[in-house]
Amino acid sequence: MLELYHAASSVCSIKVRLVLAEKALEWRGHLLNLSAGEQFRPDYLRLNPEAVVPTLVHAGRVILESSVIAEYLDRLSDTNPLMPRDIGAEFATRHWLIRCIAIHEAINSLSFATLMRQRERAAFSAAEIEARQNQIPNPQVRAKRRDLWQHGTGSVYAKGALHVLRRVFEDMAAALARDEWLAGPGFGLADAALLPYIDRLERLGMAGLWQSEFPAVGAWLAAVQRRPSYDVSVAAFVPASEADAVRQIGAAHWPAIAALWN
Ligand SMILES: N[C@@H](CCC(=O)N[C@@H](CS)C(=O)NCC(=O)O)C(=O)O
Repeated sequence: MLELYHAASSVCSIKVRLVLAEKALEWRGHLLNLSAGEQFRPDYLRLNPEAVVPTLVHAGRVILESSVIAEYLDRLSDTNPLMPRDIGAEFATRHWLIRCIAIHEAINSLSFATLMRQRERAAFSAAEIEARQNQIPNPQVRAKRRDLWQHGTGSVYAKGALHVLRRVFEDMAAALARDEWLAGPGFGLADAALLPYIDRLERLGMAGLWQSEFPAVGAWLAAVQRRPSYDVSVAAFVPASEADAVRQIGAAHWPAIAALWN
């Protein structure tokens, strides 16, 4: 049995749930509440020492990194192969999967500079925030989180995120001018891997980043959202009330993000 440790609205967890749905694989989930700090539980740290989700456990193996998990799942079943067979498309896919590390950092920065920061400020005292940040194992990740906490959209990490995203949108638009999907004529691992990040930006009310400059990105997003795998892996885990709350907080920060973008 595939055992997935994941979180409801975590982008990397969504990537894996989307691939599980596309591949029609059976799995058992262990939902972690990241806001409650469940990723720091000693039993979970034994599986994932950096205290992040997702983690896949299968056949005695512990597999980390959402893009690696996605590729592993694709190899488990012949149903709906997601890695293209054409060598050019395969290596374009591999490039997108590697880029997901930087894309994740960018989305994480924008989420923390806006949504998470506002929510944590409302829910915790400064001392509680400090204690939570001190639990993050990697000092570099901790320092980034502190900077975002202190400066919000004024953090250098927010600006860096937009730098990364502009390149991503340019390359997505170029790929989509050639083919229907990101790495060829069929929906594949590249599309599944990128979906959660672009979907998060839209949920944060930041679609203005691509609407006029890169409309192909919006059309691609809508096409992925129409697939049956989307509802079961994303919408089913995020209640409408939560989606509305996220959009409202994001919208309040949009002017600051738009000013950094232009
Ligand atoms: N590169 C990793 C990133 C994992 C990651 O940072 N996950 C986030 C959720 S999307 C997390 O668990 N954050 C923990 C926290 O916020 O404390 C992957 O793709 O699996």
